[in-house]
Amino acid sequence: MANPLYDTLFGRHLGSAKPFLRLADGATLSYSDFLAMASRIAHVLVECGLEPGDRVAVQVEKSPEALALYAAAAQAGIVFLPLNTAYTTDELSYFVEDSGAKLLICDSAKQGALTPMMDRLGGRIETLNADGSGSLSDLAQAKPSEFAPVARDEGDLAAFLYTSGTTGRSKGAMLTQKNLLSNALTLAEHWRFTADDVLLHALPIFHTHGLFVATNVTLAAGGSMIFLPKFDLDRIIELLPQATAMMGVPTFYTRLLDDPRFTRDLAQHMRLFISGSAPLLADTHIAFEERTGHRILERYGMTETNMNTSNPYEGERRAGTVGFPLPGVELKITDPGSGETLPVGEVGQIEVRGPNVFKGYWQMPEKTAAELREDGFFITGDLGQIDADGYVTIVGRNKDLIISGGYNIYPKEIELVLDEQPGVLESAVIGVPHPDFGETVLGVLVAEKGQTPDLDAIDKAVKQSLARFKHPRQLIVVDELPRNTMGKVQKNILRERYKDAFQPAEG
Ligand code: MLC
Ligand code: AMP
Repeated sequence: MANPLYDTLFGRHLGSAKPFLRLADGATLSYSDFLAMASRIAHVLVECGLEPGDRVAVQVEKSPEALALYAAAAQAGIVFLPLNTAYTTDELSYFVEDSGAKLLICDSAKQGALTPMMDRLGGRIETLNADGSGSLSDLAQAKPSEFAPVARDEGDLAAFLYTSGTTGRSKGAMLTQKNLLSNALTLAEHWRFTADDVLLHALPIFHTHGLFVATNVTLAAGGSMIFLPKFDLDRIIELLPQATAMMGVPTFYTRLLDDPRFTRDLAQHMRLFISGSAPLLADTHIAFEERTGHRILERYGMTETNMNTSNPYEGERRAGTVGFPLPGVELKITDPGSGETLPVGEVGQIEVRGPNVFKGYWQMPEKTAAELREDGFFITGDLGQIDADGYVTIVGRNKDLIISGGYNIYPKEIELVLDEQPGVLESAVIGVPHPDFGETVLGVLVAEKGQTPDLDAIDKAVKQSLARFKHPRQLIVVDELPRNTMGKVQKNILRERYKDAFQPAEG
């Protein structure tokens, strides 16, 4: 096949009048119109000087054009690099510079702030706004609605997704066409997606879940998506009766359960609810079934691996577990010290191997070697166990990571900013339970001798450097941090101490 990713997911729908996207305002976009939009954008990418293998960095609001940009990149053999809209200019500069992206596409409102950086790097900026306007669309308008897909091999790179690390320096996970395609085809079959499906899509499209899982699965099946700009409870409740399936992070489901309008009747015709990106509490799973009669299907994945495991479509969807390894994916539980496989039932680190596992971190051979073994097994950093029936349960993390509303936050990145602030000697950032986001960020500070850190000024500095979802929701000043005999900060003690900081008061 000339371009496996484009041909299999997109190209085979050419000429189809079937609706692909149903938008919030009721308008629909057919497959044919969507693919014409993508082809026009592909011409613009080429005109901007991008060649196969080059990166295009994209920080834009969710829109049909934003999704068409992904299709266009696949079609032109360009590596797609989507970025969270919450990232600050500081964060964005790192991603663009590290990836060597020659073209950055951003909202017009951010163009002024980002132009000096792009000028310094010798790259180009085009704009795309939430309503589809901007210089990208202006340029695309005059272009032909057909574009011959650039020949690609399934081992060629299709996307870079940046993921933070325990050292505070983000790593570009290199995903090949095969990584994306194999997972999309496996999931579409495993979850029984067909051309009759209508997926309620309220996830962002700059991460694995909304972009590769939700979108690629729909494309692979030839279904449609109700494409909402973001999770909006009122819209979800209004539109749910038109959908057959929904994918979300646990916060979606807890928010739905908190709303009395979310009833058994409203969900009656739905075929499937899928959850992932963060742990779904067994209580939520049970409450959801009691309310709707549906058992949420929980699955487990990562930026580096796409999806690894899933509860069964038919058969028992077991609360608190992430199901079985997907077809083609090998999963083992190993001893973190020796790397030896552990017996059934024992807790160890989760390692996975398969066509879904990424190629490595961009220009970080040591980090790649530390996490991706020579035999192809990737050390996920998650701790888990497999029970006698084969169900995998995630019991914790071997990495210092907070997951808030489905977004990953590495404490180190925040600690580096806090430690630099006047009056701060050192800091420890932890995740504590949060009723809406599952976990949230709390910062514990130790003051320099005789000083009182200005918490408002610290808040401002954090805001300048880091995306909103990473901001500590509370800063606490203490005399000293608990340490073990080796001098390592005992975050488990801090997590225990502040575990109720965001819990609703009882009674
Ligand atoms: C928004 N805010 C968050 C946040 N999302 N803060 C912490 N964590 C989050 N996840 C900020 C807002 O900027 C706002 O700031 C305040 O918190 C309250 O916002 P909100 O209006 O309540 O939030 P909302 O916009 O409704 O967003 C919440 C959400 C969203 C859960 C719907 O975060 C979301 O769509 N999450 C999905 C993330 C996702 O796709 N993850 C997949 C990663 S891929 P202020 O200033 O107003 O207080 C992956 C692999 C895999 O993990 O397995 O899938
Ligand atoms: P990311 O790096 O954003 O792709 O996030 C991947 C991480 O999210 C995994 O390593 C897990 O820690 C977590 N994760 C994803 N799905 C689940 C799930 N169903 N249950 C628990 N944790 C999950």
